[in-house]
Amino acid sequence: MNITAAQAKLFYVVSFLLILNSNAQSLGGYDLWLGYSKIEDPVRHSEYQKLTKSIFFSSQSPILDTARKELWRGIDGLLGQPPKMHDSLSLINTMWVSKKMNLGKDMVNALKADFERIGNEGFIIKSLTVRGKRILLITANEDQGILYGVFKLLQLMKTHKSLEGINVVDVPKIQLRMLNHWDNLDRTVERGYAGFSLWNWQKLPEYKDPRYEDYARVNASIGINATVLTNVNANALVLTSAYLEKVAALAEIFRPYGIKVYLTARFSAPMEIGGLNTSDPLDKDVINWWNDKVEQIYKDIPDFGGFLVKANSEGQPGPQNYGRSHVVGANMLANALRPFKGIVIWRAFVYSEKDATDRAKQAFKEFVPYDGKFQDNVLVQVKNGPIDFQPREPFHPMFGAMPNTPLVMEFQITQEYLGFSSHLVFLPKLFEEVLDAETYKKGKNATVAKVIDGSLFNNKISAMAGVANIGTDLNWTGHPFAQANWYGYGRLAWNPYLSSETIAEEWLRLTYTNDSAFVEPIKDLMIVSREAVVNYMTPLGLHHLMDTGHHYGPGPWVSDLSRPEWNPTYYHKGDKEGIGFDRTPSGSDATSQYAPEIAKIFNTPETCPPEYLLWFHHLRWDYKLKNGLILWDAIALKYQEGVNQVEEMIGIWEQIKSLITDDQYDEVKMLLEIQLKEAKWWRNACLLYFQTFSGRELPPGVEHPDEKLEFYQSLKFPYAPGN
Ligand code: BDP
Repeated sequence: MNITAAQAKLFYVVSFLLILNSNAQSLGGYDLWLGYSKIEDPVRHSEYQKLTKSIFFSSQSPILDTARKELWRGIDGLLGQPPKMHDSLSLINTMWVSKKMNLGKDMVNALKADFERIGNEGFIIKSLTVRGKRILLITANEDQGILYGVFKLLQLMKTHKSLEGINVVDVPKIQLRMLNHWDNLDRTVERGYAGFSLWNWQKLPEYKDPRYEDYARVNASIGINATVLTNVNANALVLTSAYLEKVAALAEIFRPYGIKVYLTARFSAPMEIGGLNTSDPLDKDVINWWNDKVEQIYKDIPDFGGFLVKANSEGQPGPQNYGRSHVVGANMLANALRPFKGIVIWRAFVYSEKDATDRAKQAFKEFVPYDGKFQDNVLVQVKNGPIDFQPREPFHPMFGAMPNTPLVMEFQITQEYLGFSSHLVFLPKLFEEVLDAETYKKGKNATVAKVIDGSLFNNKISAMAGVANIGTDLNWTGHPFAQANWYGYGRLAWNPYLSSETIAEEWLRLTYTNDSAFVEPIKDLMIVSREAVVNYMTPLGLHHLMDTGHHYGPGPWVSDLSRPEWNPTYYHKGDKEGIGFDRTPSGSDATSQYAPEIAKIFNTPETCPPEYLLWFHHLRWDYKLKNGLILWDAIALKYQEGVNQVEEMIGIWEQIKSLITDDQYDEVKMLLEIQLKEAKWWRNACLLYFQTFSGRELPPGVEHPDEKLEFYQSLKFPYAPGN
C-alpha cells in the first residue's frame, strides 16, 4: 500500500501525540500516581467527555468537598477542560455522584444488593439508563465511599478503560489500612531513606505545609485511612499539650480525606511527662493519668484513632518493668480509650537477650498464651515473618495461632534490609507471598490474608500496617520505584487478594504511560526484582547477614555484639561442616509453632521449599539439593544469579529509553548501576566469608571477587542514613 505525503504527516503527528500520551510525572515525581495529564487517545477522550459533560454532585460535607475537588481536578487535567458541575439534579446531567440517601427510591431498590455489600467505605460505579438516557453513577452509603469511588473512576480513565456498561462494586476487605511512620520529633526518620520527616513540628500548628494535604490526598487515593505519626521507639513528649496541638492541626488537614491520626504511646510517659514515680499499669495514679491524657487528646482530636505501642521490646519500657504482662498493659490503655472508641495496637515484636530460646520462637511463645485475654479494642501487630523484615522469611507462625485476637499484619515498606532507597525492589511480590501463605489452621485454604481480613476467625476488627518509606525527598520515596511499594501496600491493604502483577501494571500505567511497549517489560522487571534481592543478599533461606546498626551492606562475619541474637553468626551458623539454622525438632523446634501439615514439610530438607532451606536446616556443604547441586555450589550460583538478574533489569531498562523522558530514564538508570555494584558487593563479601568455612572453590559460572575478604570487612559507613 502506498501512503501519501498527507498520510505520512498524519502518521508522524499521531506518533508524536502517542509519545506525549503518557502520564509522565511532572516535578520529578512529586505527583506520584496522581498526575492528570491530558488523554490524547481520541476514542477514549470523546467517550469520557460525553459521560462527564454535566455532573450532578451535591456535596454537604468536608469529605464530599474533597471528592468534588478531586473530580474537577482530574477531569480538567485528563480532558483538558473543566467539567460543569451542578448542585441540583437536572435532565441534562450525564453523570451523577451521590450518596445513597440522596438517590430516588427506585434506584436505591435497584441497587439494594450492592448497597448491602459495600459498607461504609465501599462504592458503586455504574452505567445506568434513566428515563431513556445513559448516565454514569458513582454512589456509596457514606461520604468516604464517594471519595474512593471518585479516585477509582479517575484511575480507570487514566488507564484508558472503557466505561461502556461499567459496573464496579468495590469494598475494602480490611478496615484499618494504616501507615506507620517511624518519624522522630527532631524530624529524623528511623530507617528512613527519603529525606527527613514530613512533619515540621517546629512550625506546627500555625504553619501548615501544603504538603500535608498532598500526603493525605495520595493516601486517600489508595484507600489508606489511618496514620501513626510517630516512631514506635516513642518519645513521650508528643503526648504533651504543646505537641498535641500540632497533632490536632495535622488531624484537621487529614480529616477531609478520611484519614485518622494515631500516636505511639511511650509506656513510661506517666513518669517522663506526668511527674509520677511509676508507670505500673495497675497503679491507680497511672491509670488516672492515662485516662486524663486520653480525655485531653479527644478534646483536641475528636476522631483520634488510638495508640500504637512497642513495649518491652529492644529496650523500650513496658508493663514487664513492673512484673505485669502485655495483657495488663494493653488493657489498661484500652480501658482509657474505650469511651472514645479508640483502639490500642500492641506490637508483638519481642525477643529478649535473656531468653536462650531461638529468637524466631519468642514472640509466639510470649503472645499465643494470651489469646482471648485482650480487651476487644486491642489488636496485636505482628511482623510478616518471625525475625525482622528480611528479604525473605516464612510467614510468622502467630498468624492463625490466635483465633480470638485480631492480628494486624505489619509490613515494612521502607527498605531497611532491601537496599534502602537505592535498590529497585518491588515489595508487593514479598507481601503477596506472605498473604497467600497457607496456615492450615482451619483446614486448607486458611491463608494469612484470611487471618488478617478477619474472615477466618470472624474477628470484628481488621487491620494492616505498613512502615512508611515516605520523606521530604521531592519524589517522596527516594527511589522512583519505591513509590510503587507505597502504592502496592495501599492496594493490598484494601484487597489482600490482589496479585502483584495487577498492582505493578496499575502503578506503571498510572505513573508512567499506558504504552504496553513500556508497561510489559517493566512489569517483568519489577516482578523479578524481589527474587533478585533475595538471591544477591540472602539466598536459600539465609537471613540477617547485614552489617550492624545501619544495616547497610553485608556483615555475615559480625559476631561480637552485646546481644547474641543481634549477630549474623547467630543466624547462619556457618562452620566447617556446613551452614544454616536447625529449627527442626532436632534443633530449636521452631517448626512446631506451625500447623503440623506445614511443620512436616519444613522438617525435612527434601520437602522443605528451597527458599527456606537454611532457615530451617543446618546442612553439610556437600549436601545434595534436588537440583543435583551440592549446597556450596548452589549458594554461590544463587548469589551470582542475583547479580545476573540485576544486569538483566538494566538491560530491560535500556530498551525502554525512548518511551519515557530522559530525566525519568537517567534517574533509574543511575540507581540500577548502584544496585548492580552493591549486588556484586553482597555476593563477593558473603561468598568469600562462607568460603573460609567451606574451603571449596567457586563453581564455574560464578565471577571471582576482585577484592579480598579483609577489604569487605574493613568497610565502614558512619553516615549511612536511617540509623
Ligand atoms: C528493626 C529496626 C528498628 C526498629 C525495630 C522495630 O532495625 O529500627 O525499631 O525493627 O520494629 O527492624 O521495632
